Amino acid sequence: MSLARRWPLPLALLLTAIACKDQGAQGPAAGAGGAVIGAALSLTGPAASYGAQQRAGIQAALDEVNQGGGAKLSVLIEDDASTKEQGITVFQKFINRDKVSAIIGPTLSNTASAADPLAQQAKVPVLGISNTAATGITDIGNYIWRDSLTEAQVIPGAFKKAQEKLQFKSAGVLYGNDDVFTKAGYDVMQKALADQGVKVVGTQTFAKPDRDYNAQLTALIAAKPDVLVVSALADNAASIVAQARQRGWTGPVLGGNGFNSPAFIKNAGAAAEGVMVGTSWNSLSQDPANQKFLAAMKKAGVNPDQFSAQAYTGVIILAEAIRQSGGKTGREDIEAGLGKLKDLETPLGKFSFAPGRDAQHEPSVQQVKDGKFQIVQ
Ligand code: 1QQ
Repeated sequence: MSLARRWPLPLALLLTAIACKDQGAQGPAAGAGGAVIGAALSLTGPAASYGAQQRAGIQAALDEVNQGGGAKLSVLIEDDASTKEQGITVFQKFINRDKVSAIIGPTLSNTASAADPLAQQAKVPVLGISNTAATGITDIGNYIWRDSLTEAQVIPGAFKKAQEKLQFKSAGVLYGNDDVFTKAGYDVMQKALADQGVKVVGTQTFAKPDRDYNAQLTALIAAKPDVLVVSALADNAASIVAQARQRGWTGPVLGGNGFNSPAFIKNAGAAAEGVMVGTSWNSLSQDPANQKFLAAMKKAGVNPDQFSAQAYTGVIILAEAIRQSGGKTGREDIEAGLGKLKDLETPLGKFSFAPGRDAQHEPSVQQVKDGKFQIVQ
């Protein structure tokens, strides 16, 4: 019997992690017929707000998967510290020491671009749950999959809907130039604006450690755009929007995937009101799989968001991949099972992989109203 079945879940996770440390190079016990999955999540650093939600989503899904009649999973969670270097260290541990069957994560595309090639080389399947850079992730190789829609799949539709509602003709653009995701998001935004006939009247950049964006915002606001467009991780995004409002910006703000966190709203406060962003999770979905997810998060006392929904979905997907391969839990079995998976009911909707191992499902658009994300109909 696996640890996850005998003990309440948080304790089981802790025990699994300790067991792994004690066994050193031998790797952890997988439990009777169970699979050990490694999850590299940003629990510290600039992406920590996403990592906390991802951990909650994984734990909720594990509870469910291990209660049902299907495959038994345990997940070793390690902090990738929101960096490439720590992502590589964690991947090496998962691959060589823990000998995991598959890896979930890492949180940031930036980290994935450096760590995923190690898994590809070792033939360990990786399921990204939040990597949205359109290129440079799944095209690393055939062992790299993701359940997160790319910015290229989400932003053009979101900007179109925003333009219908807000009728903007010009934009000022601000993006982070030291991160794979914020740069890739900028490329997609720029193309979407051009395709929609929106004139870009100014473009400014910042880096993750920056805290003061007043120079960039002053220049952008002086160019009198109809809308501000921002590609940033949640921490930077919150300060940027707050500082824009302090500088007198009353116009609309369109964000990218980095905004899709309750931490953005919490940190930006009233300044977040009205911000619009495309999202891969429809919080209003009445699908039974989403209702089950919402109930699980309520039980755990965690505010659900897109990141917990994608993480929860990641565990459900791996359990289904194991089921598809007849309950076998080896690396090649999971790789083959992922290839067979189709139309799985998940909180993100009916889920299938596209031919290039990217996700394929309907995106939504949300807007901050009364301190919460509300789906735009
Ligand atoms: C990425 C992202 C981040 C905003 C969330 C984790 O989408 O790095 O690809």
